[in-house]
Amino acid sequence: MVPDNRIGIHKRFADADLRCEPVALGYRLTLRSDPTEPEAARKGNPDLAKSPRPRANTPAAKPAAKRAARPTATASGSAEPIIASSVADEAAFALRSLQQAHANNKRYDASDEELLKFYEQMVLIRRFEEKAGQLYGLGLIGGFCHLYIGQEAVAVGLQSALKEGHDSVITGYRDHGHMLAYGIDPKVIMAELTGRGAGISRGKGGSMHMFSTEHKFYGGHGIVGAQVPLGAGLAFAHKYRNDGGVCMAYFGDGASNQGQVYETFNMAALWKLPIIFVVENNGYAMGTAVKRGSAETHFYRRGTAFRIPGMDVNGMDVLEVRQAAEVALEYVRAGNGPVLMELKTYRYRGHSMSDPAKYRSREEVQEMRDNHDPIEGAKAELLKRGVTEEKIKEIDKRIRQVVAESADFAETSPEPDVAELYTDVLVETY
Ligand SMILES: Cc1ncc(C[n+]2csc(CCOP(=O)(O)OP(=O)(O)O)c2C)c(N)n1
Ligand SMILES: [Mg+2]
Repeated sequence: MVPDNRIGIHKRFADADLRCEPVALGYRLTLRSDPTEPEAARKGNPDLAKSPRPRANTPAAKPAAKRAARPTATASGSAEPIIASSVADEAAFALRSLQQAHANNKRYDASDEELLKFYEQMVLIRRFEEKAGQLYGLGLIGGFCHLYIGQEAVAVGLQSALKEGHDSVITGYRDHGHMLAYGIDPKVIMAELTGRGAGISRGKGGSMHMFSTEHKFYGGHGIVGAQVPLGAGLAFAHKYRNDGGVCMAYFGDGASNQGQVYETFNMAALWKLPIIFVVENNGYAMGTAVKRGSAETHFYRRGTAFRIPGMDVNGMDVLEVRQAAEVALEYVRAGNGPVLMELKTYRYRGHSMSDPAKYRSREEVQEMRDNHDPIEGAKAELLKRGVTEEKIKEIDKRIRQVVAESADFAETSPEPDVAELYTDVLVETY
């Protein structure tokens, strides 16, 4: 069965004696009777080399395949195997093979130390965000505040695979967790939330506009989707400077429906930019559930039209996220251009602090907390490995202390100097 929107393509390829078979992420097209054909494409592509070989050919298909493989005269009179090259092109397209590589080996083989580190970072984000929620309630944080609770495994798993200070990161307004996962001091993040001069944007950016160019963390953006083309710019800079860096650009399921995202996909694929597009699919764009707002809810497929390989990843399992990051980074660092990862995750709290979240049931949230929580999952795995409860409690205690200190710092450090009103202001004449 071929879906309606592929019928035209299918007919063209069927006429040319190609086999069209469903695979995990769409359709694999191969010449019905030429077992050597995909081999050429496989040789040059390590991902494809790992993927399963096409089925053996049937004798009945042979005469037709001969016709298809026969060179065709072009308008200019030269003989070119047009169909065969388009098949090789199709085979070289690694959309399916990255997903295949991920499916073959889903979870990162972390040492106990690594898993403890992931656990610690996720607990830091959770406790930090809970504290930010409290400070907001007390009126110590103004403006908008979007918490990352529930999504911790995404930033921790992906960013643990990056080279800190070398690769760049850009995201939207739900940014505190990303900064913490990238090793930025919790004190300066919390001080930014409370609008203090010691904050990372000198207290003038707040929750949604935090930057640390030193860490190659480029925000913190309040305009939905705006960070996606900016991310391509960062990736372009990596390529232009030939510094080997990769940009990780995060955006939401809601942002995925914006036009600028697809313009960016096109340019990034065309120029083979070193960028990983990360869709954090947390099920909702403000109060709109994914199925109410998105015609294609499998976001990892949305790069297909631009030949960007996609990966479908469980964003509630830090080890799966980390392993998927390894696959994507290897592909991008090898100069193959972008990858689109969809991280299926969930936010436990409202869209922002002012959202009572009436568009979903308590049971739905509780089910995620009870059965898919990334921190509980990592903890269970640690205990299974024989790490003691005491060791885990020690981490929990240390993190509570770190977060308490950051809150004290954020409450007691001074507000920005009045002179700061005149800094970081762009004045231009046209
Ligand atoms: C260009 C633009 N349109 C609309 C908004 C209002 N807005 C803020 S967040 C949001 C939903 C985005 O949802 P999603 O991309 O899924 O990210 P999430 O909040 O779930 O992380 C909208 C519509 C905005 N900030 N910018
Ligand atoms: Mg969302």
